[in-house]
Amino acid sequence: MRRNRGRMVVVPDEPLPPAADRAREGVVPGETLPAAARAPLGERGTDLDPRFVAALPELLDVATRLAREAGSLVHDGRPARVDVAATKSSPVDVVTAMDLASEDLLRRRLAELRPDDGILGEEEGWTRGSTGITWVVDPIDGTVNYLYGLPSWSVSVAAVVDGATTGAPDPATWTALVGCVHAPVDGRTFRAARGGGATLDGRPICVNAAKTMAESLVGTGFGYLERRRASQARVIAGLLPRVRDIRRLGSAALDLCAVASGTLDLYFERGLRPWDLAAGALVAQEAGAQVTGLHGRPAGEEMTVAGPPRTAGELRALLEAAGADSDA
Ligand code: LIP
Repeated sequence: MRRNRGRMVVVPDEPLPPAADRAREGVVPGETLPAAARAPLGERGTDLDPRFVAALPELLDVATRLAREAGSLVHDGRPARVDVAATKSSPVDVVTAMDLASEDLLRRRLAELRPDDGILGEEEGWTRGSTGITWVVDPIDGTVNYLYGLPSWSVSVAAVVDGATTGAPDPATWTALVGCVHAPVDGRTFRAARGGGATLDGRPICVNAAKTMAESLVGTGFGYLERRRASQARVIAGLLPRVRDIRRLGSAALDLCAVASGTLDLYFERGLRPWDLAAGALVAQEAGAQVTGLHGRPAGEEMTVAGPPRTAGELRALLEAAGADSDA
């Protein structure tokens, strides 16, 4: 950002100052950003080891390069007919050969570029590192869309630190450092570094100004198990008359980035795994969104809600009243 006749102007490809400055400059008109989004980089991760702060530019570069490399592999290598290689929690929770190939590529490249870091991936699980940094990767987020040839799928790569556990990093306690979500079909690349703002293809993005719930376009998603889907259908039935409309795009990472760039006003989903939300949640937060769970809990598998603070709060209240964080 530079001053031009006293007014802050956005300069593409230049990192944005912390969200607070954008807010003060009215980039997110009418909204007071959550405290977490106001602290400048140095202050924001006060408990963040300065080594991690210094590494942000390199980590962001690695996340971006690898998301694009894996994206090209999966997009250019897509067979005319994609077969299911395996299933997981249910017969419709599928894995394709390209999910496995993409994760292989990500792990191989991380072993070259960041050999001492840990990795948590959707297909091959957690590998411990020694640097305190763990890469959280979703080789294809939106696998069912990929299987059917629908465009809404992405590669999601994030780096996090989690001093609260000696096991795999947990969204409830981790601090995300960088995140990149790449959508190979249309080439879009969303990315963010902690305290550095969020961009889409190099241009700064921010959430929409809050609207009434009735004017809000809300994204969501459904699980792979019948019981979960039945309770999610009950929640949607109660919510639909109260919002502008619902969108089910099929990739949580892209849904969170849609909130960050204003193509959705709000998003919520129960059942997200760490790799589904790692990068997208940071992009959304750096764009001014509040990303949480319900009942004051952090975002995670129980529930993830994202949006401008005021309307995210209203949506949380509706979801809490509906018991949306249980399958009852
Ligand atoms: C998908 C998520 C999506 C959710 C699907 C699935 P995957 O991730 O991105 O939001 O609704 O059930 O979990 O399995 O394609 O990586």
